[in-house]
Amino acid sequence: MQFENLEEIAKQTRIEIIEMIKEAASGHPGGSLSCVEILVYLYSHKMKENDCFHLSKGHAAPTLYSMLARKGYFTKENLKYFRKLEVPEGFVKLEGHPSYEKTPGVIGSSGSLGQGLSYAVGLALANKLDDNDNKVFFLMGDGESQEGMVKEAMESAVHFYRQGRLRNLIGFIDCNKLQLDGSVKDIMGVAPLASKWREYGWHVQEIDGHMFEEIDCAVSNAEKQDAPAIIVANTVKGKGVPFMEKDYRFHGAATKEQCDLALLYFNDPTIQFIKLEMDGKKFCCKICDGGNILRRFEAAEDLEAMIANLKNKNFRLVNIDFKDDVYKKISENFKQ
Ligand SMILES: Cc1ncc(C[n+]2csc(CCOP(=O)(O)OP(=O)(O)O)c2C)c(N)n1
Ligand SMILES: [Mg+2]
Repeated sequence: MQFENLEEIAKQTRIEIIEMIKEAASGHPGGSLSCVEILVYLYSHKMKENDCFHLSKGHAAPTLYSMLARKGYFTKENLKYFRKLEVPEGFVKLEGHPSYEKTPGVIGSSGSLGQGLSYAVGLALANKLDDNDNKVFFLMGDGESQEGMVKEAMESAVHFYRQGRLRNLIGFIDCNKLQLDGSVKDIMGVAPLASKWREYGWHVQEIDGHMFEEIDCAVSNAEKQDAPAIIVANTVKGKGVPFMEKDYRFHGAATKEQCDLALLYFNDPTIQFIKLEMDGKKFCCKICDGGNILRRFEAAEDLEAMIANLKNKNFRLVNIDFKDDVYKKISENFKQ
């Protein structure tokens, strides 16, 4: 398979993201995990030395830091200082959102959503002034594209392109359908994204953002177009950790237990996660797998929990609620 080595890097990246968030006891797992393949493709396959990438959705900083460590801007060991206020001598700061001044390899600070496209347009204008052929890549979120400033930048990129003042601008939208506290559709719908960008004069493609072949094909295609190019990448928020996938509650948090469970899963993907269902009766729950009731037990009221079903049927309860007391409660109440 052509991109086998990238698959391996993507796996390692997901481990590093979860380790960083666990160590920091904070961070954004969902949107970091959804853009892994895009960043791995750019950093480990596509970008030449003077090409650059701007992460507009700055909360996905762990993914970027994993790429930058791999590129040698700082050591892998440095990743454990993600979000730490103090770092020992010899290590660089890795803030919760990328800082141009503090972290080598970061091309522009971000975190305040909506600004990255303008920044990327500026970088592309500068490249043209310098008369070089370097490429500017950027990534923004689907929720982020609600910001009004994005529309101005969409318009200006095309304007400058047509004036011959800008070229080689290729972006991705991490279209994972969720934002901070719910679905993009419910909060402020942006669909149909593709036709809106097309209307502004961009070259638009829609792909599966977790498939390296599709990313590669879309980028090669974008390079041949006579317009700035945007790739709408359909992705899954929390991709790679089954109980985080498509769950907005993992946008900006994961407990230590949840990170441990994710790492356990990375180590043994045969582990299954099974939804717990309330039985109707107070404090009574059932564990169901494909319609089969595997076990009934007493538990905290209104708990929402998943369990890891190890192959040998040793169940382990792990709550996906953010309250630690619930976690303790279900552990105590659970009867094998
Ligand atoms: C201007 C601004 N408003 C609000 C926020 C808070 N915020 C951080 S991430 C986020 C949701 C972003 O959703 P999306 O762009 O879809 O990112 P993803 O799903 O990839 O995490 C919000 C509202 C912010 N960082 N900047
Ligand atoms: Mg999103």
